[in-house]
Amino acid sequence: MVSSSRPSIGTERKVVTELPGPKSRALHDRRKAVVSAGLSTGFPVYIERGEGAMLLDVDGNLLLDLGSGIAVTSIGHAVPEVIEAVSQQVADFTHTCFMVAPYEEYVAVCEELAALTPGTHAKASALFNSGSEAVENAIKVARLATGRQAVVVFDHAYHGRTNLTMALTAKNMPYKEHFGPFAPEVYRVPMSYPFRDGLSGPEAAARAIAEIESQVGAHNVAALLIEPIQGEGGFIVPADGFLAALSAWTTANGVVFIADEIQAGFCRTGSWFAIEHDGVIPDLVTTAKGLAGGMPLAAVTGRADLMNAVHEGGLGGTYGGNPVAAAAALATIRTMRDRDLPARARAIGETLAARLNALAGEVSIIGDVRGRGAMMAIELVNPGTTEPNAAAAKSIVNYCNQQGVIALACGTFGNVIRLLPPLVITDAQLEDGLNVLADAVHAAH
Ligand code: PLZ
Repeated sequence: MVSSSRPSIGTERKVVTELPGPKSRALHDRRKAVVSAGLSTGFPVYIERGEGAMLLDVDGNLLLDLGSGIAVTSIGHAVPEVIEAVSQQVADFTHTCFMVAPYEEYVAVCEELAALTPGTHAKASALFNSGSEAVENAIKVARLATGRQAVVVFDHAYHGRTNLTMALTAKNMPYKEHFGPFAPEVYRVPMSYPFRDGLSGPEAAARAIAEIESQVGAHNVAALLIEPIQGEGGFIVPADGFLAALSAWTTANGVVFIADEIQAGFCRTGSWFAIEHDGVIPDLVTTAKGLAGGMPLAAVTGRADLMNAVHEGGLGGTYGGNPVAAAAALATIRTMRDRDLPARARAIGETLAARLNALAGEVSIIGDVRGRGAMMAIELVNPGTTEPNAAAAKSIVNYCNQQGVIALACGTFGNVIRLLPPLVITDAQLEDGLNVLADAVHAAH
């Protein structure tokens, strides 16, 4: 087995060349000749191996990963349980298409999803390849089940890059610019953004609901789609009571409440799903990213009456629920359970909150510290104002990168630094990463 025969890459950050190093730069030149310029890479260090929270690049630099490939490798890189499950499945068979010749792994993943997602009601799932595809399918189910067309989404939302999910996504650059026309019957209403609107959860919900009722009409709405904590939009945690009030309104009006847990789900925020913090039981949940330890897998899970309203053959896809990805998901979920990664995410969250709040007390460019568990962020502002400071975010990310720390920015205004460490990061690695981040923030100040 590959995992046991090789020496560890190490656990401590080590920068041995300038970054990116010469081999990465050569690969980047090769790439420019053949890879579309439409794909951007903020920090083009090319990776050779990973282990836990570390990534080894082609020049021998050992980088600390505080992004987990955008919240995907929550259980870390090169996890023995996943290596073993995937290797075994590759040896057994890699593909049949679930619609042609089914297999147990698909069913077992759906059993796990039924057990883990909020609520004890009867549930059914369908598996897909990407988050965008899961969101598209959740909307298909909601429209069919309700016989209605309108979909309500929120300011700052991110739901994907396919045609429908571009329409559902708020931010124009870079996601939507010149890629229209977009899918119709999508309506955007204000999000609860405590740092910027100062509203309580119920107040912000009343504002959103008033807009829906006056501009769309409750009886036309098939689905209300929301990230319980917004990811790309800036790690925006809605005020307490916002999600619960929206959920109550959807229930009263026959609207399908869809929680997009693609970024926040699977232990990231200290519980299996972020919406559990709000006590809301969604009708449908979309998952991907953390679900399968780096293999492409996504799901729609929810009320069996909705999921089973679809006519036979109405859902599917060649690769959805691919056996290798499904085997990886089963190993990933087992690992999360065995290592109690929700508890680890809560502990990481306590460390992050303490350090980031202390840092915010030292510099005037941090306007807000927010998030839950291992999904925390700082929002950067011009000192003494709430004006977004994207330049500071950029310089902080660059500083971290130069020190061999992978950190990611996000936000509608590009002024948020988000931390998404693998949940298996050690205390020493986390401390090291936070020290670099603190230096970067002071340097930007
Ligand atoms: N819903 C909440 O966060 C993906 C996007 C990266 P896919 N977020 C990372 C990029 O720039 O493309 C995401 C998400 C939420 C849906 C998606 C879409 O998931 O697997 O990227 O399609």
